[in-house]
Amino acid sequence: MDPEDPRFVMSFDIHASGNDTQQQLALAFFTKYGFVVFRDVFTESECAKTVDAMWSYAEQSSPGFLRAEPSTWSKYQSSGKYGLSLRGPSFDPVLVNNRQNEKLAAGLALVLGVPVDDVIVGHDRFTIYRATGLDDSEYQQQQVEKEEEEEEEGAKAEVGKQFLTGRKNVHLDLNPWWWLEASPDILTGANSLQYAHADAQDFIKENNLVVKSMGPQVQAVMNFANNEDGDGGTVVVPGFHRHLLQWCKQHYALRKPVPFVTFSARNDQERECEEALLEQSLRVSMRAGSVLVWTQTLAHGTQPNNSKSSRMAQFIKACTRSGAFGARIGSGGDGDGGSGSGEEEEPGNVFSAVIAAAAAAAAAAKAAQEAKKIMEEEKEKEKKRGDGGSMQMQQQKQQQKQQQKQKRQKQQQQQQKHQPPAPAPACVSWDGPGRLARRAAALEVHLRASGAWEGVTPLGASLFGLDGR
Ligand SMILES: O=C(O)CCC(=O)C(=O)O
Repeated sequence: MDPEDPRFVMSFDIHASGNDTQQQLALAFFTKYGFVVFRDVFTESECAKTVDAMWSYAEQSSPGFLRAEPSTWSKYQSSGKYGLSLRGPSFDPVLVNNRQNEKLAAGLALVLGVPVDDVIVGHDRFTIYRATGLDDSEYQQQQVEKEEEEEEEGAKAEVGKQFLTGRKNVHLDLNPWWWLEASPDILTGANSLQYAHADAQDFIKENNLVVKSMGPQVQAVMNFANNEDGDGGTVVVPGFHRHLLQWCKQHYALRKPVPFVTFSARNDQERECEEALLEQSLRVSMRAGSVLVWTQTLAHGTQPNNSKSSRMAQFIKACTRSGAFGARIGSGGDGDGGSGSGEEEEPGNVFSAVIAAAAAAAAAAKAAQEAKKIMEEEKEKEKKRGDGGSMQMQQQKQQQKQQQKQKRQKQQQQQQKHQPPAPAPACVSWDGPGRLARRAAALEVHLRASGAWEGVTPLGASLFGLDGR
């Protein structure tokens, strides 16, 4: 909690230059908890400009939507249920300018552990979590007819619920098993990004196509209106990143061939896992002008808006040029991958022991089922023969058989334990610089089209990878 204002979580000052105590404290906090909030990154006027740009986009893209009339807010054509502005990234000049903010760059460099000129930022979307808890009068116009139909008590209170901002959840925007293993599927996927599509979807896709050996990766939310607990917004599971390997081993059964982890409420195992994470989660409330940054290996998610204030926020991702776009994967930095976990490193396939244990457990379960089936069949035969005495003998025989089987299984498990780890995945020929060049060419087209190109500063050119290095 912030000692100066209990409505917000602890936050730190960041300076575009210098390496002062606040920055060291911020870094220590980030290393321990996996997230940190930098305050006063954006000025009041920058926040006001951004909020205006966001509402303007909503008004232009959603016929009938007016920022000043909450009764029209159900007309907001958001992409998906989390208030997201659009499918691809926004290249609105104001939002592009936010991505080249000096303090933001300094904060990202600090947590990535590299100089500012090694930071690359992503181009992403923004979100509006419309206030769901305004008084009836604020929604009245639109709701008149509905209220006439539904005169029962309580119906009015539900008005704002028509644009609920998605269920409370936690997730990971990478596949942690693949991330740890340097999955060739992810490397090939990243290599194949062309960034050429009209809706710039590859700028969104690249966010998930990451592995540990690409160096540290962080996600961030730039916040432009005071965001209190009830206004909805980011939740994080503090310290999760330090136990990622352990978590992956423990939840190996949840591994799926997709570049993210989400939990289905319909699957008992997944629901229980998400509930456990949600219990440990923290809602990150923050002042306007603040930026929340978290390591991509931190479980995080969102909480819906349940208040009279709207949430106005912009998402961004950052990584290192040397790590994610270098000539060789992992050639930049110390190969720590930014998880800051301090977890024990394992050679080869980090999950070979887990895979072997899972296979042994499956074999044991199968054998137990077979033994049970044999027992039942024998019992049935005995029943038919009506021979009570011999049934006892048969049961003894069966018990002996089962004991022998269990002994064999134990031996098998021991053998599997001592098997060498599976070989490391085949090497994918990595094209980091080529990808950065394609990305820069496509980005220039988008920035020129939106009118943001002229406003790109030398720092922006570096952060956006437009400087030809
Ligand atoms: O800030 C939020 O509401 C959630 C952000 C999030 O889940 C993400 O960026 O992946």
